[in-house]
Amino acid sequence: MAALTILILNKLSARHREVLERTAPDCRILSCEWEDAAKYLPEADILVAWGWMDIQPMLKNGHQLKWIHALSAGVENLLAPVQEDNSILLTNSKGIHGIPVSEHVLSLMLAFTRGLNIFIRNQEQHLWQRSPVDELHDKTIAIVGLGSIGRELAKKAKCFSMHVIATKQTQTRELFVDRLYPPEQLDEMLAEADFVVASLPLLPETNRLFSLSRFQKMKSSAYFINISRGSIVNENDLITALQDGVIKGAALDVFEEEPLVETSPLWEMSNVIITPHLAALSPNYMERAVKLLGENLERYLDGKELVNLIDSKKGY
Ligand code: OXD
Repeated sequence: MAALTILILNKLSARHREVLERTAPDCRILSCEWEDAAKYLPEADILVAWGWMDIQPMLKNGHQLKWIHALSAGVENLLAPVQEDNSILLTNSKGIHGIPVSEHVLSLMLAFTRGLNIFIRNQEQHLWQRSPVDELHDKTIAIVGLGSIGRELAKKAKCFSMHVIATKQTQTRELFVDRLYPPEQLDEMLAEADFVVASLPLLPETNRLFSLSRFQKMKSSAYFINISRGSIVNENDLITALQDGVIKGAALDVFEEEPLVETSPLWEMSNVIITPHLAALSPNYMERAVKLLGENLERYLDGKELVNLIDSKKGY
């Protein structure tokens, strides 16, 4: 078999290249920036990219791709080529996000209960002014779409003596979840929560899942946290819900349009915390991503079934 070419659309450190070269000594490993992808894509048998990279237009001039692996959990822009040619495999990096994303969500919940969204704004104005603070203890966190991120979050929430409820497609036994709901009972679950954390993939059925009528199902004292994809929320409805006191606040890492437009009213709201789509990032990200890629590469070369295979029809 001719040597396979693996094209990685990300900078690869010497240490990470070494891991892959050790795993696949007979393969040619190319790495380049997204801007140069078109140059190398026609030669690639295996493509390693990020879910946001729209590779479809570059595939028009022929390609020999057999497998696309996403360095991210999201695969939104990588689905089209696989749906068009179902001989191409698609995998993602599900499973490596639990630690940073759960720490991110905890920091946001603590920021709200301890009033940091207010006090940081006050500090900028040298303003010494108390406002009510609260505890996570005994509060209820609802995880919409329990997966590996949700499980890690549930475990940490339990350390704070929180009640943990979650929706999940299939009912399983979960060590750190007090009650699992099927997705059809989402509204029922929302009514119980003090914190609602959206942790779902973006699919036709989750697109704009959170509209004004959904926010109206939540307690007016509850917070909404989105670490999934911006388009699972109707952003205008969320703005209305925040302005009208339908919910108490929101922490958002993802937006319908990224970067968030400068004119968005969300920037000015003291009950909103904005982070620029980095909940999963940490200095350990590429270490974990390359380890997972290496394990899958070994499976591919051994003719074994890949882990984290995406069903292109379902989109996850
Ligand atoms: C991902 C993300 O998809 O961090 O991995 O958003």
